[in-house]
Amino acid sequence: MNERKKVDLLLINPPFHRRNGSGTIFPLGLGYLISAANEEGYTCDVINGYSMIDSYAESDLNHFAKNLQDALKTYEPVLVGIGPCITTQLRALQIIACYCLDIYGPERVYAGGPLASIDGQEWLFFEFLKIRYIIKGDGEEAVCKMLRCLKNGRSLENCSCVSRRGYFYHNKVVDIDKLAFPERPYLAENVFSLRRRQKNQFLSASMITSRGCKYHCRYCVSGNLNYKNFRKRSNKNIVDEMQFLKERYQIKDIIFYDDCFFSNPQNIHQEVADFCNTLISRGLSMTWQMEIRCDTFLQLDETDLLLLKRAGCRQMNLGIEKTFIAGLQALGKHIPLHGLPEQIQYMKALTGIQAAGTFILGGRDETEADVRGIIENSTKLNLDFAHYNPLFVYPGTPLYMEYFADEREWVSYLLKDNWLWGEIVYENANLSREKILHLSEEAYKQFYADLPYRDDKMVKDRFRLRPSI
Ligand code: B12
Repeated sequence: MNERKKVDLLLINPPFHRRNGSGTIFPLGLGYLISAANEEGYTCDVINGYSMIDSYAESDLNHFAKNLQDALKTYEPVLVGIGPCITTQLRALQIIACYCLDIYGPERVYAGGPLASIDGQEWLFFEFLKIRYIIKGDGEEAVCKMLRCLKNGRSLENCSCVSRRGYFYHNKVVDIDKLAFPERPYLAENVFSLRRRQKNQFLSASMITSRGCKYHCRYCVSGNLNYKNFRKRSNKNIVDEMQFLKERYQIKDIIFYDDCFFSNPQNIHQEVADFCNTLISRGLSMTWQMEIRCDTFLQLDETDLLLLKRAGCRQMNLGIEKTFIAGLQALGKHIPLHGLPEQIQYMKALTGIQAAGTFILGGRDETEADVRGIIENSTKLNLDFAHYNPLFVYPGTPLYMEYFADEREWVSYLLKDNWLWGEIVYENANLSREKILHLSEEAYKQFYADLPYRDDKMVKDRFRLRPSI
C-alpha cells in the first residue's frame, strides 16, 4: 500500500446540490483557516467535495461516498476539519462524518461553519453525526490552538476553544484586520455566475470585509448568530487585499460578499467617501460589485454615486425581497421602498452602474396573487437582473421557530424529503412548494422575456429538481 500523505490540517469542503446558474466558489471561510494555519507553519490540504458531485441524487451521493473514502485513505492528518457546514448539506455531512470517523477515529475529527455556530444545533454534531468536537464562530485562532494541542500530544478535550457535549464556546476574532488574507487554492475554478461564465468575462475573486450582520431579518442566519456581533475591516486593509489579488493573481474584479457592504446608514455619505477615496488613491483600476440594503441605497446622492463609479463599482445587488409592506414586515425588514425605481433609474443614467434585485416568494399568509404582484412589480423597478427564491427556512432564525416545533425537526423533514436538494420551503395553506417553484420559474420567464439569456437553464429550470418533481 502507498504511503499516506502526512499533513497537519486536512479540510473537507462538503458538496451541495447546485442550482442552475449558481456559482462554484471555494469558501472564503476555509481560505481563512488555511492561511491562519500556514502562518504558524502548519501544512494543509483540502478535499473539495463540490468538485466531486453537484447534486444529491442517489447515484451522485454513492459516487461521492466512494471518492471521498478513496481520498481520505491517501492522507495521514493530524487534524481533520469538516465545513463550512450549512443546513442544506445534511446528506453529504452524514457521509463525510461516517467515513472520517471510520478512517481516523473520533479524536482528531471536528466540524465548523455557520451550522455548527448556531445555538441549539450542537446536538446534530454530537448525537446525530457522532462528531465529538465542533468549532463555534471564527475558526482562525481556534484551528491553530487545536493543532498545537494535538501536536503536543494532548486531547482536544483540553482545548478551551473547542465545543463538545456539555461545553460550548464561541470563538471570536476581535480585530479582523489582523487576519492573514485568505488562501484561494481553487481560484481559477471559481465560477461566479452563469451569465458571466458564458460571456467569458474577466477573472473575478470574492472578498468579505466584515463578520456578522447588524440586522436581524427573520429568515436569515447571519444576523441571528448572536455571538457574531458586527466587525468591519478598515478601508486600508480591504484595499490592501484588493491590491494583493491584483498583483498576485491578476484579478481585475471583486465580488464583495458582505451581507451589507456599507454598514453605517446613519453616516453613509462619509462611509462611501472614505472607502472610495482610499480605493481611488491606490490607483488599482479594479471593478467590483456589492450587496446593499434598499434603505442605504435610497440615501445615495449624486456625489456618492459618481464617486462609487469612479472607484470601480459596476453593480449593486439589492435585497428587495418583497414589494409590499406586510410581506416585508413578516420578514422583519422594515424598509420603505418608496422611490426605489426612480433611484435605480437615476443611478443607471448617471453612472451606468447596473442594478440587480433579489426577491423572496412565499411566506406567512402570502397568496398566489401576492406572489404574482411581487413578480409584476419586480419588472417595473428598472433592474438589470433579478433573482427569485422561495422563502427557505433555516434553523437559527426566528422564522424557523415559527415554522417548526423544535430545534431538531428540520433534520427529519429533510431526511424524509424526496426532493434531494436540502432546502425547506415555507409553505402555507395558500401556497404549496410546488406552486412556489412554479411561480419562481414564471418570474424568471417574465423578467428575462426580452433579454438574451431567456433560454438559459437558470431561467427555465432554476432549482434543477427535475425529473423528481
Ligand atoms: C458568500 C456566500 C455564499 C456564496 C459562496 C459560498 C461559498 N462556497 O463560499 C454562494 C452564493 C455560492 C452561496 C451559496 C449558498 N449559501 Co451562502 N452565504 C454566503 C455568505 C454571504 C458569506 C460566506 C462567507 O464567505 N463568510 C465569511 C467567512 C470568513 O465566514 P464563514 O464561512 O462563516 O467561516 C468562518 C467560520 O464559520 C469558521 N468555519 C467555517 N468553516 C469552517 C470549517 C471548519 C472545519 C472550522 C473548524 C471552522 C469553519 O471559520 C471561518 C473563519 O472564521 C454567508 C453569510 C455570511 N455572512 O456568512 C451565506 C450563508 C453561509 N449561505 C447560506 C446558504 C443557505 C446558502 C445556500 C444554501 C443558498 C441557497 N439556498 O442556495 C447556498 C449553498 C451553497 C453552499 N453550500 O456553499 C446560509 C447558511 C445558513 C445555514 N444555516 O445553512 C448563510 C449563513 C446565509 C444566510 N442566509 O443566513 N453562499
